[in-house]
Amino acid sequence: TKVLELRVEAEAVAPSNIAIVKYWGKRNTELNLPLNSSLSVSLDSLWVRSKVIFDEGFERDVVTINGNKLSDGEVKDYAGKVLDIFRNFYGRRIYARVESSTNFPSSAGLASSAAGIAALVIASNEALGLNLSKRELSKIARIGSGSACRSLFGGFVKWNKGELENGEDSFCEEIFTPDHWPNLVDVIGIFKEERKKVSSRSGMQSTTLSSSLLKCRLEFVERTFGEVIDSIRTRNAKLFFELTMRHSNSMHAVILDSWPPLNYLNDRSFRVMEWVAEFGRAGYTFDAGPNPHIFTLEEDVKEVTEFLESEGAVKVIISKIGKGPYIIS
Ligand code: 2P0
Repeated sequence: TKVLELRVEAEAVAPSNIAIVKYWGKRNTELNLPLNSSLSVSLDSLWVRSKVIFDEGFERDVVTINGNKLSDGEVKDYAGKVLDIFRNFYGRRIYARVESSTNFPSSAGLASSAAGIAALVIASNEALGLNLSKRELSKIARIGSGSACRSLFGGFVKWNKGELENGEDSFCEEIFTPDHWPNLVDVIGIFKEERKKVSSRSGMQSTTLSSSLLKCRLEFVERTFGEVIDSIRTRNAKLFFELTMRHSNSMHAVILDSWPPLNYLNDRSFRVMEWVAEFGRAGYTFDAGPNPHIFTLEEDVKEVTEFLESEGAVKVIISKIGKGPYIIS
């Protein structure tokens, strides 16, 4: 007689996040242990929904994003790392099918891996009935993809770099709630561009190996981290915008200092940087991609939006600070 095979499933939603203090460089590539602590906000307009099905009858992990199947290599490097950890908890080899969907077009050049991994971690914990804490879950998400650990929370999130070699103290926490700064807005310009050629993962490895400015950047992050937190605590917009821009510049400076040549900014990025700095009531930040995120206060959203449109943005997404992930019952 055939023994019944276990099959459990759950579905969760998690927000994308954008870093103010950026993560760039690892001290351990296996566990995604960062060289510096980082700070992000969770975005309420950009989210990913992940459904996971664990079934003892499956023979390998299969992951689709917006209906497109990932290659085995892509699965192994991201979701597979997370699924391996849950398999260990479960104590048996049990494979999964993961279906993720984004509420924004995947062609928009907006990273979805952080939110997708975060949603997968929340869903897996639920499906297997493990009841792990958010802190523990953020460590699991971190192993899938560094920035994913920040999408385990809403509001303003700090990822503590930690000191330990095993990563047990490298986790995230919400430092201010989603409603802490209600009139703060992220205005995201979407530009038509081919996908970035160098992934963040390999770009940050290259910077770690070759940039001699990286040491100065790490000192800068260390020195100004408290100031960034204070600017948020006191809702000091002018200071927050300034520090947001300086932290973006600092990351892109060490990227430009990397060898072989590496750069994620283009002519338009520099025009955006100039306009925003001149405007005086907003702050830009750029990830390893073409889309500027411009933080501003509600009353200035219209002017910022019009500027992005005048620069040829095909779409402008306006996002407030959002809540953390949740289970869909
Ligand atoms: C960040 N980025 O703090 C920085 C700023 C992009 C620029 O974290 O190798 O996908 O999976 O840990 O998290 C993007 O890199 O890299 C990123 P892995 P990840 O958001």
